[in-house]
Amino acid sequence: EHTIFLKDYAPTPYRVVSVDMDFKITEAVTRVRTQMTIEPRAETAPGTPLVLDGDGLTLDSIAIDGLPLMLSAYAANEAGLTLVEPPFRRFVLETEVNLKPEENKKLMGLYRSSGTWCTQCEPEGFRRITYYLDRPDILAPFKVRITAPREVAPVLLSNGNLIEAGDAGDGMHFALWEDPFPKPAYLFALVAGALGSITDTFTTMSGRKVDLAIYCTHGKEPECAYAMDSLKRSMAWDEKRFGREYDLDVFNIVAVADFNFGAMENKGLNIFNDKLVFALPETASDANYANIERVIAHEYFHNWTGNRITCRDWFQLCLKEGLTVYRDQEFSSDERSRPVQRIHDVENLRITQFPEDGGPLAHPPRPDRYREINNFYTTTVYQKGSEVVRMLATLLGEAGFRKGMDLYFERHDGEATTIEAFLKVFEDASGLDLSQFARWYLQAGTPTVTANDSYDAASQTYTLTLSQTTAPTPNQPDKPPFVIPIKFGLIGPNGSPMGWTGVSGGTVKDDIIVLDGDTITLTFTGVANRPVPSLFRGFSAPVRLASSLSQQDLLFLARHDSDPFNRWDALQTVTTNLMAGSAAGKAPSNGDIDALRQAILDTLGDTSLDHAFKAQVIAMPDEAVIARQIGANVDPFTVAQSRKALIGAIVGPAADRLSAIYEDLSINEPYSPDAAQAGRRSLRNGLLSLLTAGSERGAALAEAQYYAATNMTDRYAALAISARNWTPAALALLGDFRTRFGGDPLVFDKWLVASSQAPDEGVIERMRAILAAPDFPRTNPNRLRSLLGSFVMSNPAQFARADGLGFRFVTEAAAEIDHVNPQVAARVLTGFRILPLLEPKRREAARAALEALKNLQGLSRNTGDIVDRILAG
Ligand code: HT7
Ligand code: ZN
Repeated sequence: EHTIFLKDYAPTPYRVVSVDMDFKITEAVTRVRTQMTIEPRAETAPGTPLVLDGDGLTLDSIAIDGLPLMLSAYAANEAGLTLVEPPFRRFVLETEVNLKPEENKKLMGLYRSSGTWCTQCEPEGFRRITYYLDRPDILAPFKVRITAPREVAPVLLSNGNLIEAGDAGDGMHFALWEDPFPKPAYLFALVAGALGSITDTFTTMSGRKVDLAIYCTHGKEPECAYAMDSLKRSMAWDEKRFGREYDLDVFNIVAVADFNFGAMENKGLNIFNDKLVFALPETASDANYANIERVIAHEYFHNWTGNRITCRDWFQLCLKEGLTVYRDQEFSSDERSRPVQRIHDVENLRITQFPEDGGPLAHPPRPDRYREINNFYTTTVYQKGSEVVRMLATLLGEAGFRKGMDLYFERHDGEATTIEAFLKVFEDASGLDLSQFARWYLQAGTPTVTANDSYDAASQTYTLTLSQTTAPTPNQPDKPPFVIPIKFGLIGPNGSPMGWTGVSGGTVKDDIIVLDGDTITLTFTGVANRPVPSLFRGFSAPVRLASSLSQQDLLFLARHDSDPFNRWDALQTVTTNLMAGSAAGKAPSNGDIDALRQAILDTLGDTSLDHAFKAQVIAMPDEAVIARQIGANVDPFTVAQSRKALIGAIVGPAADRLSAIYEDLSINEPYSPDAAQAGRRSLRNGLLSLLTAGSERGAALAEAQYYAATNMTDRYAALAISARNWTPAALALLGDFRTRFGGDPLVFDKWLVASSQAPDEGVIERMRAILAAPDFPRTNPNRLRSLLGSFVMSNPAQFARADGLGFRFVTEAAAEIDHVNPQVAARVLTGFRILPLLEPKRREAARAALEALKNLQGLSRNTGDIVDRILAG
């Protein structure tokens, strides 16, 4: 099938000068009249056809400068509109189409969610609304007139500022919106519906007052308060940290129930998946609150990194996404705890991005080809893209990075640009040559850095050898070396930092080693004692570290490193190694387990550390991380068993102590989502998780906590822990939860997630029954992802069952979803990326399920692309 290549990029022969749209919305149909002023570019030859994109459209009328076109002057079909020989001057093209939003279940273009008309245009949804040059390098100012029945749609919104509104007769009314900022069509948005709202204002740093509103279904207004608070804090933060001020008179957010993604940064009119807006203590967890804050910030930050400066083409997606994730991570770090945020982000990277980068779906943050762009909204583009920006910030230092960002905003405001242009501003701001650094954007794969060291007491010389290798990935057999910034320190025997008098053999600036070749050997002189090296502090590069450090040295780091990230990471490494070893048949010694337990208990007892950090320290490595550490021939069932057995061995003799800490951590104050209280809860629930997985007493504690809970964080934690450990009460708790919150769809999602993670043999049968229930909302992405997405990603033992039942369950469900919403089907199927890691029997079972899916008729391009790439990998 057709592959699009970056090397084929060429500007369009025509450009769009401005766009005027007129939407007439009725219950049955929406008529869209588009007038666009178009002109040929200077280099365009007369007679060059104009080819507009379309998707599923039927042209009802067409005119140029007011005159209807003859049939021979154009060709229109579902997939586009071609003007054979457009005027060789500026002209106005007017087209008219009729849409049926009610029937649009792909949720791209104009569709209806719970009665509200809304749009999603990124990346290629605008062509489902009107014929257009639907690509991000076509920027134009838009004027949008919406007419709709007042009763069903009292609220009419589009991008920009409202310039007129009024009655349109016959029970209809209208609104006219104008967005003065030229924008690509993917940022277009329209909303029409009967919505409630909360409002507020924000005064920008130059003193302009901005009206803020969050729209939602009536009755949900009180649940939007945290989102509004997050928005105002985001606006203030972007001014303070990056000098970026908001630019329109209004900023609107709309929460909708049916949405393919988390949220969308449409200019002045963000549209959100309602799960990322609504929050009350009884129905939302601390994690939900943190996510709302993060995504509200992310979409707001796009106003500068994405909207004012956008992408030239979709290959450059991480230009806006990687950078904006970096910005939202920095925001969360400033608003909450920086070390805890970093640990959280790195854990996420290791659990989701590393497997992607090491499997059949691996691609560079800036890919060079795609069949279906929707399949490239990936953790590599987003999370690894952010890590690449973070490395730039590390290499340039805070001031240098800010200088580069200022130059980026100054030089490229109003443009659709590229990764090359982005790197150039940092070169110009710093004088550094970033041509080798650019490989991070162009090459896929997670490098492995190997560290070996030795110490010579006689000469007081410490030698550190660092090497990098990166395994081949699809279409990229060879990997020239990356530029890897290694933030580091040497720690002396008494636990304090150790200095050196000289260093040779490589580039070391302050506390950063730059590894830019295959291998370097650094020689540090004047080192008084054998040090323990602390490498990749703060996770300074997205690599895997294969270090020769013993368990003893790692436990030393866990105790003494001044870098909190590495303290955490050292313990995770010890635990992961023991679990991976045990899954491979190498039982850990009692001494190893005792030492690990003691390190955990000591961390818990350290009064200088906060609860949120301790919660991360006691969290056991995810099964996906252990599987990666094993590397090949993985049996996820054995991994799960080894993990549980080791938790049992750690917890066993410490159960009394851990229970006592658990009891001490209970909270009597009213619920607040703030970081301190949330940290306390997360530590308490982390202890509950350990006790339930690793001791007899945990199950009863979890059951008691479930019933006693006064907020969703504690209740859901108890439910999820019970389900994941399949305690005797698990089924009853799931039943209670289902009836207790039956009417709330977002809480229903939590029930679906918890249900899908049960490790027992009956889980697939229960999921089949859930899906088959006549009232299961099978067109809603949140429901489908909660059940299937979390099964595939977080229940590897049952998904990758040796009998293939888990694989077949997922491919059969995906086949059905594919007819309705290909984006959701394709995303669920990415869970099969673990295939090459599995032992042969499971691998074959996965292949067979995918082959059967591939052979079905009428599969979407989205699903076909994912299946083909996994099978080829
Ligand atoms: N930029 C937005 C991406 C997005 C999206 C992509 C594909 C299909 C539907 C979508 N909805 C939103 C979200 C973001 O990264 O901010
Ligand atoms: Zn984004």
